[in-house]
Amino acid sequence: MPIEQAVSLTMKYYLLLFFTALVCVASEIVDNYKSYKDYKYYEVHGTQHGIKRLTEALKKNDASLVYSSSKDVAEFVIAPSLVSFFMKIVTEENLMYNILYEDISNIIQLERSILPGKGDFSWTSYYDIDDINDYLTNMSKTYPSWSELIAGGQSYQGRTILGLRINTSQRNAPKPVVFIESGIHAREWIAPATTTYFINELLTSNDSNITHIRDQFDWRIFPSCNPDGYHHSYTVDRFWRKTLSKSSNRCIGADPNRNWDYNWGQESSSDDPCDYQIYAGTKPFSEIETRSLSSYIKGIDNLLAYISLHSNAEILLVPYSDSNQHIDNYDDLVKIGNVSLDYGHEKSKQKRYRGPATAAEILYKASGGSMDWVRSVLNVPLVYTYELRGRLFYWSPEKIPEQGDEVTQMLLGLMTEACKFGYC
Ligand code: 0X9
Ligand code: ZN
Repeated sequence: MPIEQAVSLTMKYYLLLFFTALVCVASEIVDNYKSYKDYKYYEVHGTQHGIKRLTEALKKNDASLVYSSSKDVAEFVIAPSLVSFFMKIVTEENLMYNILYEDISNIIQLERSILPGKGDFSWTSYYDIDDINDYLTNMSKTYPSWSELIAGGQSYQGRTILGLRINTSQRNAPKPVVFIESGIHAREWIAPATTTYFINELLTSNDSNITHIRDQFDWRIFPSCNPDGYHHSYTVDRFWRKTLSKSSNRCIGADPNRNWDYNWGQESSSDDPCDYQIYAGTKPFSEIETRSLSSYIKGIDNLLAYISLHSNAEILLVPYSDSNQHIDNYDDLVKIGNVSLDYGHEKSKQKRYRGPATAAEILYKASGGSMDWVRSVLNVPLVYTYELRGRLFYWSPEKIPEQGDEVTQMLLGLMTEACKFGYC
């Protein structure tokens, strides 16, 4: 072969390699979403001891994702490489299990395939943080005389924790403040979605019950209190829960619901920066999100109710999350909370939420959470955490209105009953 021909063939070969590599890199950039291919999803029942052992063993492994919705049932996402290890402990501990999904990547793919493009905001899709913030901005412009954008704090990557204040002039100021903190856990997408749904109800509903509570309170509503984490969950890893701060050479983020200055680092908290779920941070309020949000909350006069929205244990929690002792108005909180759950159940006709109770009683003990800090430091009378519905932090987007209506009714029931108890 003549030398020129050989050189040109070699060049063609390298060019082909180069372009193949370029295409691969480009497709990675276009979609580097973590696939969770062949990860299985199990529900496990059995003794508390057995479940605890399984949880502890799996926690040590990066490749697993563990969470529980009560004391004797736990749910596990298991990487393919860990299935036999998981089965070994299940057998040794005589635990029972169901496979809920054989391969969770299918759900993730399906969910991704129906994410919205740019366009009108609605409640049949999940939106990224910029779209949520655009919605809040648009609403503040549409209803400028009684709503305004508020900044609750900052995120590590420089986003604003944006909220909407709804404060009509129908009653004399100062009104009692109702604060809604939503989406502090990144992957719990239904929380921001139902929160914007609720905002929309407050702004547009003609139902006299809704307009009544709209006018009665000064609402401060923050749909996404962990905006970096939410964006990360939306664009990189569906199960991301934490913030995105740089916490060590290798690992990022802390659990923003373990980072508040209330019994910090004690229950259900990890001191390992690489813990995927419950790393409590280097110290109380090490995360700018919790530090800035807490100082905003501290500055509110007349804070009557603090409501935190999570998913997906379908329960209503009252303080404190790490103790079996009851706070002084626990009985009131439970009675008011029960009415709230009745309202929700009446609307949705779905299984009633569990509770109201403390997390220590019906979920698991946890320290460093927002609601407990708000209660212990600011002594706010009405403090609740709602864990909304879903499975695997997934809730089908066309059913957002269903959950939005249920949450709207629960909040209506909560505040209406609280007033009957003399709190307003
Ligand atoms: O563990 C949590 O932070 C919450 N459950 S979740 O599955 N959404 O992560 C429960 C929160 C209980 N309340 C407090 N710790 N304040
Ligand atoms: Zn949560």
